[in-house]
Amino acid sequence: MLLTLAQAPDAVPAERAAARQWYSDARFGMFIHWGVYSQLGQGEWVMQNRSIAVADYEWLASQFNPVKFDAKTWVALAKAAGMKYITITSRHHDGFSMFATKATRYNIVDWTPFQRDPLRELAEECRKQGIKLFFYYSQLDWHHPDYFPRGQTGRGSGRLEVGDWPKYLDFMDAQLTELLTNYGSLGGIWFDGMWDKPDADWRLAQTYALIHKLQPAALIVPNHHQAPLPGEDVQTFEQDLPGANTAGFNTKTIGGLPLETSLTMNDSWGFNLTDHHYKSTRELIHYLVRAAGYGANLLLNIGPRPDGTIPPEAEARLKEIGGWMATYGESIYGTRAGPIAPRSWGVTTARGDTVFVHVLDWNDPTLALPVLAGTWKAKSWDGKPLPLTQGFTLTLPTASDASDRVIVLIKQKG
Ligand code: FHN
Repeated sequence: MLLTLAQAPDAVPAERAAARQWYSDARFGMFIHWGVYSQLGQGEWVMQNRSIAVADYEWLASQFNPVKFDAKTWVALAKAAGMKYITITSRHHDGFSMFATKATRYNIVDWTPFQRDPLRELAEECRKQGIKLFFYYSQLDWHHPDYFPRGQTGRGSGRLEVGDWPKYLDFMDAQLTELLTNYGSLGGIWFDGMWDKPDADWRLAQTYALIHKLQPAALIVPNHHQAPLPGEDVQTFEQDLPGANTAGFNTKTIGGLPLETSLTMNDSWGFNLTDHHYKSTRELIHYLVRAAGYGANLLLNIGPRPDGTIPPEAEARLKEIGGWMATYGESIYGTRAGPIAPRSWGVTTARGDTVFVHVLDWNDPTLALPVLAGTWKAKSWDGKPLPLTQGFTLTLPTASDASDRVIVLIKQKG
């Protein structure tokens, strides 16, 4: 079964090709980082950053009781924001499983007073409300005794310097089998953490084949910060637009797969009590639009609180973005990167013979665009004709405080 996955992007089975297309059309998803770490309010890396020993972290896990968790509210918020899918941490680097699993007792049902499986509740609610569900799954594990030899992290947890690596890989495959069997049809699996041991044998071909055997339409989204590998379906970038590397660990190589960029709303993924450094709604809309201009989805993160509630700053921004998407969504959903490459003033998106010019940062009354072949007419979002010279200079509608002036260019037939 090894290495049967080296397929060209267009050579995947029909159901996966359709899933990729759905995915690219969706353009906007909700990322959720939520786990026992949320209790300490210092982000999802707290076990590593504070060198918390396994036994102490196990106690912390035994206290997790998010009594206010309500899947219906979370999914409804994603919908209100105009998001089409949710990607949630089923297991982060701390190794704690946020779902019912027989592969380890270290899971939310068996280890905590909560005893419920929030992922099952979320899966049911997503199905009801028409949202696709992806599971984030960490390959890196700071808790599991067989995650050995260790990688670049997880050295402060006091674990023994032994472990059986193939056994760890079997454990992951067993959990992935559960995730892909017990929660209905998934959007896919979002992997993270392989970068901790880039040179290890992760048995990727076997694991990817297992996933696609269990659910042929499930997409594999690997956050390994490398160019796409065989068997993968989406190339994801973290805190960067495709091809940029301000984060310092993203690859600049863009492959031929659907694209995604993940972004924090403040500076943290997991709940951080003191991080109120939230991006404004305008900044977030700009990021969403720019991502679409690069042909990429935006996976926008929230870090719910340990009781299961969502920080009000995040909720407010999501609702505001949803208001914007209700008006301008047509220029984002189902589009692809437009014919004019992203510029500092903004980006273009396109669907068929219609190009959407998103003017984000530009104060002049006119905007010179590269000439597009054919004859084009321009109109404002509310349908008023706008002057467009043959040299492709566009007269813009009066600048307002709108986050994005969307101009519609329509190619004339004949
Ligand atoms: O280490 C993680 C981090 O905690 C978070 O989950 C992000 C999300 O993209 N990814 C990792 C770093 O690459």
